[in-house]
Amino acid sequence: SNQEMLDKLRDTIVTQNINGCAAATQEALDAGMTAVEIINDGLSPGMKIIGDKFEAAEVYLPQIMMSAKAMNAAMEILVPILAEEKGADDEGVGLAITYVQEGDIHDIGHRLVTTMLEANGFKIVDMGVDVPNDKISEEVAKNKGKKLLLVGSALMTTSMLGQKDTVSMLVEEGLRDSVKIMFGGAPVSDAWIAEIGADATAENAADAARVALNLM
Ligand code: HCB
Repeated sequence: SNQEMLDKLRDTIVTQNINGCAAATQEALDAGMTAVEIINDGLSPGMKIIGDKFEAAEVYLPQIMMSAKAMNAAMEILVPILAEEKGADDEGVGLAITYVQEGDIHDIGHRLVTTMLEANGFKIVDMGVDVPNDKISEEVAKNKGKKLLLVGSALMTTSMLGQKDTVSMLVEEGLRDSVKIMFGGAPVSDAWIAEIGADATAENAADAARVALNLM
């Protein structure tokens, strides 16, 4: 059944079974599941479990790295399919500048969100991980006048604080009104978004695409 397949996907992440994860992903696709279901209901819950175990000191960094490798093995299969599940139109709904905040190299969620935005018609400038704020405002300034969306990720409470500085810097440089700002990552909440004066957050990559389209 679908539930058994989702459990299997989750378990391959938790047990760091890299080959098994790729195989289970292919099996789920063959059974008719969508890439979004596989990610949101199978793989991501596995990453959540391994993160909680790490916090409880039940597993250590090498295990997390292997779980991330398993996730990446699945993403190699899923990312091209995500891009196909929705055909991008020529007009382009806007330009999305995506990045991970300075000091932070967690890029799995960032890559998923970037892929989903591209699949939903956004043109993309992917600035990658560990991006300092001055580089971000430079990129916004360069694209001023376009329909612009800034999409930042932060997975740690420390790097999340940098999002506040991003907004402040854009305000100081007179660029805040040129761009919509969506921030996400596990520690980001609606309260944080309101506090720092960003525009929105989203729970997962599919949600991020919906929220992004609404902002434009
Ligand atoms: Co890492 N790590 N880690 N880690 N890591 C976390 C994030 C902790 C929460 C684990 C814990 O303690 N419970 C923790 C942060 C604690 C905190 O600050 N609150 C932590 C830590 C401490 C660290 C190190 C400092 C460990 C160390 O070295 N002692 C170190 C930091 C390195 C650095 O960045 N400078 C570190 C390293 C690693 C790796 C390298 C082993 C690996 C990353 C591999 C990689 O990304 N290439 C890793 C991983 C995998 C994790 C966990 C287990 C999973 C993260 C993940 O990929 N989730 C994570 C535990 C957790 O998050 N609960 C743990 C799956 C993706 C799909 O979810 O939340 O990233 P996502 O993205 C979602 C969602 O947030 C949303 O959509 C995405 C897709 O559905 N979204 C957006 C994301 N961005 C958005 C932007 C938008 O605008 C809108 C929506």
